[in-house]
Amino acid sequence: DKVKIRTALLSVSDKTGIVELAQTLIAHGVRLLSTGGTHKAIAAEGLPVTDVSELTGFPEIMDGRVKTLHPRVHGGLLAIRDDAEHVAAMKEHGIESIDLVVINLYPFEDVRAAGGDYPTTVENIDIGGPAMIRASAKNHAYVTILTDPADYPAAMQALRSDDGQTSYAFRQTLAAKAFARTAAYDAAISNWFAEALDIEMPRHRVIGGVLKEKMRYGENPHQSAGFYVTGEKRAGVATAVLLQGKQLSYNNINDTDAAFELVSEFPADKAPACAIIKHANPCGVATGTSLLDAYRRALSCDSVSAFGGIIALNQTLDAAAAEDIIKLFTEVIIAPDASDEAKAIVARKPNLRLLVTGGLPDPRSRGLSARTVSGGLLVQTRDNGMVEDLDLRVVTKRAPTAQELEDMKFAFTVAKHVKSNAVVYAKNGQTAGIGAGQMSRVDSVRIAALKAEDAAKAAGWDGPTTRGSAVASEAFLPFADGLLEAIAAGATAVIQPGGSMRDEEVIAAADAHGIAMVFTGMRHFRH
Ligand code: 93A
Repeated sequence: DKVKIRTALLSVSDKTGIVELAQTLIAHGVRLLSTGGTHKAIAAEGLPVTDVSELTGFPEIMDGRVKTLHPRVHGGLLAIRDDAEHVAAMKEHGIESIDLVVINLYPFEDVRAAGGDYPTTVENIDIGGPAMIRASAKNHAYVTILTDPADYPAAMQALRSDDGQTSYAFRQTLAAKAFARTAAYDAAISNWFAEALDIEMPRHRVIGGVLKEKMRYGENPHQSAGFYVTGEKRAGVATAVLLQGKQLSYNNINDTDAAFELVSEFPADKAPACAIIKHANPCGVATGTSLLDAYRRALSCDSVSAFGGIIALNQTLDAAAAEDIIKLFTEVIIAPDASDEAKAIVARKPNLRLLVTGGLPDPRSRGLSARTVSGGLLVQTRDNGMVEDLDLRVVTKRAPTAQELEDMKFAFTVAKHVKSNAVVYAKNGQTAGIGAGQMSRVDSVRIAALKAEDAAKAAGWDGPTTRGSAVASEAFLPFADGLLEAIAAGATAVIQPGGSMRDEEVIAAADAHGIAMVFTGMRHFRH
C-alpha cells in the first residue's frame, strides 16, 4: 500500500513552507510541476520545477481561471494505476500519473472576512484547486494530498523515513482532511452568497468553520471540545485577541460571548457599561459615570455570584477600572481595547485572561444563531430586536416617569440576555435583582427580588434596591401573580411584551396599585 512519490504538483496561494517542501521532494528525486506563482516562488530558489502548462501543452488562460483544468492533470490524478483500461487511456493520451498534490486555495475566506467587494470576492472562488483536491482525495489509494502547510512536516518526515514513500493510512487521513477543507470552503462561499443576497433559510445549510483551538475538554471534563471560527465579521470572542492568561475553556468562551453581546447593547459613546456573567446569565449589569463606576455598580448587584465571573466592558479598559477588577477573582475580562496602563495592571494577575476585540458588535445586525438537536440543526436569525426601536405602549392609567422609562428600557434590554423565564429589576441604569432560568415566571420574580434583598443586605442596605425600581419580564406576564410579587418587592414600573389572554387582569392589578406599565409587543425568549 506504499506509494513512491515520483511526480508532485504544487499549486499554493499561501506559499508558507513551500520552498522547504520542494527541496525535500527534490532531494528524494521527485519531479515537480507547478502553476505560475508557485513555479516562480520555487524557481526563484534555483530549484528545478516544470510549469504545468508544459505538461498540458496549454497556457494558463483567462487570468489564470483555467490553468490546471485539463485531462493531463485530472487523468494523472484520477487514474487507477492497476486498471488495464486506465493505463491504456493514459498511454493513448500521454497522461502521466501524479503522486503528490500540494494545494491551498485562493484565500476566499480571508477576502470575505476583510469585507472584499463583490467582484473581488467572486474572483477569489477557487475552482481548479478544489477540483484537484477532490480528485486526489478520491484517488487516495495512490495519491497523497496536502491541503494545509501544517501537514508538510509530517509529509517530509514520511518521505525521509520511508524512502520517498507514503503509507495508505497517511494518505487516507489526508484525504479526509482534504474533503473537510473543500466542504468548509464551499460553506464559506454559500454563506457569503446567502448573506450578500439576503437568503435567510436556503434549502441546504452548511455551517462551516476552521478549528481555532482544541479545548482540553467541553462543558464537562469527559467531553471533548473545539472552537471553530466561521469567519463571520463580528467583533467578539471568536476574533478577539488574548493579551494574557491561559487558553479559554469551553464554558469561558460561552460565557464571554454572552457577556460581550450583552454589554454591546449599550453604545460606548452614550455611557460606560459593564456586564458580569456567570453561567451565561448576567449577575450584574450597569452603566456609570466611568468604567470603574459601571463595574462597581454591576458588581454590587450580586457580588457573591460575580466571584469567578466574566466581565465585559463597552469601552477601552482603563487603569482605574483595572485596579478594582483585579481585586476580585475573575476568569475573563473582555473589552474593545485596553490602555497600556490597564494592561500592566492586569498583568499582575497572570491567570486572568484579558481579551480585546477592537470594537463592539452591532446589536442590530442580523446574523444567524444555531444549535443542534437530535438529528437536526436549528437555525434562526439573531435576536436583534432593540427596545429603543419599539413603539412602547403605556397600558396603565399612570404613565411612567422619564426615569422609570429609562429604567424599564434598561431592564428589558438586560432581560433579553437572561435565560427564560427572565425577570430583571433595575434602577438608575443598574440591575437590582435578576431572576433567571426558572420554569415558573412568578419564581423568577421572587428570586430576583430575593437576590436584590441579599445584595442590599451585603452592602449594609446601601446597595441597589427593588424599591422604586422598574421590572422587566422578557415574555408576557400570564397572570397577575407575578406582577403582585414585583409590586410587593417595591417595583413601581413594569415593562413586558403583553399579549396574554389575561392582560386585562394584569393591567387592572397594576392600576389598583398605581403602577405604570408598558407593553413592548416584542418578546425575548432565550432558552
Ligand atoms: O483559477 S482557478 O480556479 N483555475 C485553475 O485552473 C487553478 N489551478 C490552480 N484556480 C486554480 N488554482 C489555484 O491557484 C490553486 O488552488 C492555488 O490556490 C493557486 C496557485 O496559483 P499560483 O501558483 O499561480 O500562485
